[in-house]
Amino acid sequence: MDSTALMHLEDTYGAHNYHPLPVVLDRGEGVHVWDIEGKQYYDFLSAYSAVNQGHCHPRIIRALTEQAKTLTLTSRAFYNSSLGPYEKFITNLFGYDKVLPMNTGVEGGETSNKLARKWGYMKKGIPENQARIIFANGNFWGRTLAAISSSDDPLSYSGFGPYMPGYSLIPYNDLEALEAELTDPNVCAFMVEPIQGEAGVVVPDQGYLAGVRRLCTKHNVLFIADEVQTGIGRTGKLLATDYEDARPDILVLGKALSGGVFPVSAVLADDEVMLCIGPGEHGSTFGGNPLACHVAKAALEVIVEENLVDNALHLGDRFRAAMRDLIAESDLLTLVRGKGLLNAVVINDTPDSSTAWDICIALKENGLLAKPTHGNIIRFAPPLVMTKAQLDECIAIIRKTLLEFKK
Ligand code: IF1
Repeated sequence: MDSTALMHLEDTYGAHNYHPLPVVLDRGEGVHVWDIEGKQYYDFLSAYSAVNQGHCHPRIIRALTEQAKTLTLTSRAFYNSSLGPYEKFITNLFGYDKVLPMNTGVEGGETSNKLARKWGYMKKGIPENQARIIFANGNFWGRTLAAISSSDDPLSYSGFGPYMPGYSLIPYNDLEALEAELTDPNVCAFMVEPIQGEAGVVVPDQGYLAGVRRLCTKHNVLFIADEVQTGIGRTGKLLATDYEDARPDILVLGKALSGGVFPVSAVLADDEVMLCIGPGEHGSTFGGNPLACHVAKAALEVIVEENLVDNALHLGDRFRAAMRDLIAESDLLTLVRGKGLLNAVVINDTPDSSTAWDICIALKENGLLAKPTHGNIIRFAPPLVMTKAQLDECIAIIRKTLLEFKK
C-alpha cells in the first residue's frame, strides 16, 4: 500500500483526534525516518522528545527483545527480579529515595498530584478535600480529565467539563504571582514545566526555577517538576531543573525514559512524600513491569554512556546561533528560543495563519520533519544522537526552505 491508501485507512478506521502532516512513516533508525515510499527524512520532532536516543537504538531494542523472551509482565501482586535493580538504578541516577513506576507521562502527572494531596493531608495538616495545586498558564501535562482541568488552552479542555476541583492557574515565569498563591495554607503543590514544551518552548527568566524552589520551601509547598519533555538530556542538562539547582520535591519523567520504545514513566520523591501512599492506594497493571525496567535502564544508560547531555548542549548552541543568523536573512523568522536541543522558531505571521504549517510541508519536501505547535511556532527537537555534520545539513535544509519559501 502507498501513502495515500494508508492515510485513507487511518482516516476511515481511526478516530480523528489528530491532524498529522501528510507523510506515512515506515521505518526509523537514529536521526532518520523513512516513509512508505522509501524517502528519507531527518526527524526534527523526535516523537515530542520521546526518541532522544534516536529511533530503534540497538542497545534499547536488545534490552527489549531479550526481556520480551523472558518475562514481560507479572503485575505488582508479586515481586519480580527486574524491578528492584531498576528502582535502585534510577533513584541513584536522579538522587531520590524512591520511585513510583507508571506508564504514560500523564499517569506520572496524576500520580504526582495524588502524592502531593496525600502529603498535604498527612504532613501539612490541610483539611480533608481542601488541598489546592497551582499550575502555570500555558502548561500541558496530558489529556486526562485532571490534566485538562489545569489547562488554559480551550483546545485541551473545552467540551470535557466538569473539571477537577482544587486546581488554580497563575502566569508562568511570575514569582510574585506564585508567592501570592502559596501564602494559602491549603496549597500542597506547584506543578510546572522547567521549559513549557507545548506552549511553544517557552523558557522562563534566569532565576525563575531557583525562585520556585525558594518559595516552595519557604511556604512548605511541594515543587512538582514536570520533566516529561524537558528531562533526560533534552535541554543540555540531565534535567532542565539542573540549570538552577532547583531540586524538585516530586520529579515526573516519561517519553525518552524508554527511548520511544514503549510507554514508561516514573515519579521520584524522597520518603517524606513517597511514603504518604501506602499499599493498595495507587498503581497500574503495567507499572514497573519487567520489560519496562530493562528498556528504561538501557535508555538511561545510553544517555549517560553516549554523553548525549553534552551533545545536546553543544549542538543546541550551534543550532540557535545558526537560526539567529537566519533571522537576519529571512523576514519569515522573528526569534528562536530554547535550551539544548529543545528549540522553537516563531514565524512572522499571525497564529491563525497556515504559514508555519506550509513551511513544515516545504521542510518535509526537503527531507526534514517538524510540526508547528500553537499556530505560528515551529518546534525543532532532533534526537540527541545527532552529529555536528548532520546538524549542519539540517540547518542548511531549514535555511534553503525558508529562503525559497513563498507565502
Ligand atoms: C499528544 C503536546 C508535546 C508533555 C509534558 C506530560 C505529558 C506530555 C510536558 C503527557 C505529553 C505529548 C502528548 C501528545 C503530543 C505531545 C505534546 F503537543 F501534546 F503537547 F510534547 F508538547 N508532560 N506531550 O509534553 O505525557 O501522557 O502523552 O505520555 O497528546 O498529542 P503522555
